[in-house]
Amino acid sequence: MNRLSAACLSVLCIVALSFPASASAGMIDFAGFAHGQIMNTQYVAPFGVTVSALNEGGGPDLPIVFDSTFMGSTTDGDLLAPWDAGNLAPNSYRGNLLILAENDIDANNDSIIDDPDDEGSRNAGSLYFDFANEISEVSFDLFDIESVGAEPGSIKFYKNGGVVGTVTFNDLITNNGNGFYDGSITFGNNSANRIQAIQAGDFNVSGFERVEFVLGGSGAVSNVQFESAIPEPATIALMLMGIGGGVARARRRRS
Ligand SMILES: [Ca+2]
Ligand SMILES: [Ca+2]
Ligand SMILES: [Ca+2]
Ligand SMILES: [Ca+2]
Repeated sequence: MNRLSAACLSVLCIVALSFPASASAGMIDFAGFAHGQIMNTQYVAPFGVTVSALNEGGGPDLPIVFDSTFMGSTTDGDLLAPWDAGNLAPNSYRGNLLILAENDIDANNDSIIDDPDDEGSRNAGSLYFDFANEISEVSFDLFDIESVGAEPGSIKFYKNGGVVGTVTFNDLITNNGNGFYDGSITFGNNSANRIQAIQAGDFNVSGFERVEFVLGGSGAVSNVQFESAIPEPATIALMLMGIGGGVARARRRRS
């Protein structure tokens, strides 16, 4: 084997190793974090995921944990189980939720917000999940969306810095052929709903790098479950053929 062929073969090996045989998956459930914990980079190490928030209601841009099983005094009973409405009602254990903080009071300076309360302004703002590696689909829980009239919201999907798809809360409950309707979803005060997977293919893209939850009012998100995007087998095959073709051409030139 000449040196050029050997070099090309090693490139083939590197390319092959760069693509895992199966997609990797992850679940972000905020388990193990304190009621009032500020979230940001805690999921970078396991999943390459960064959490952030933008508050439109005048409050802090802080995504914080709310324990839906909290037994102490809370300003916000709307986010406590058991649930009054939704496809997870009444007694599904959902653990910790992520809310957009209405206040950042930390009187005892332990870096834990003392009385976690979700932003009640309308509009409230956005919770963001940024993925270092593109994802191909995501499913999640939504809490305390009163109604699409009182608290209209949406989920926005980004690729290459731009929005490539939007699913409104209304799309989830309206059977008009939009593709995202789920008849099991019921919004209401203290509601808890599991939203089935929304896929990159739904918007004819290969993956998402950011998911934004736009909250029209008070609410929470949790149990964000995702699959990592991998290149289509056809794309890999084309790349390999391209490299193989290069080897063949090089051989022809040398002979
Ligand atoms: Ca504190
Ligand atoms: Ca609240
Ligand atoms: Ca409520
Ligand atoms: Ca609400």
